Amino acid sequence: MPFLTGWSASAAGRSSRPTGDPHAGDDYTPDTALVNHYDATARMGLHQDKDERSPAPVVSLSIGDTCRFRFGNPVTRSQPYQDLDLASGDLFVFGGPARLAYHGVPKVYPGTAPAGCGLESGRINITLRVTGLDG
Ligand SMILES: O=C(O)CCC(=O)C(=O)O
Repeated sequence: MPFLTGWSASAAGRSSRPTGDPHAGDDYTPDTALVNHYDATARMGLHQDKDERSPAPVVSLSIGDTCRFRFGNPVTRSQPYQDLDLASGDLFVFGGPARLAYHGVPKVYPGTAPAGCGLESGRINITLRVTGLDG
């Protein structure tokens, strides 16, 4: 799957480097990309990404409208969680103790997609994952 062997895998690997370790993430090899499209009213409820057998980080790329992103804890859907805005071009990485944190998208801000991002409206999110599965 060329998409996952070119810039996306390389960028995902670089983004998963913890501060101070220039080689962390060098061998990050996502084998799956999940693409979600959000229109102006779309939401995604709090959930954990538990289908993968690998503990490797999930790398999430946002394109288009900004969204409110809720990032919680690995134990419960309720607090504590943090709300932050993800804008077009943002990469969000969750790995290590946060790999199974509940997360979701409670809101999209229509009309915030920057010119030239390739989307006139709505939001696309691409999450890169290492499934740990054969074939
Ligand atoms: O759209 C997002 O930023 C989150 C996507 C997500 O949670 C998922 O694909 O599991």
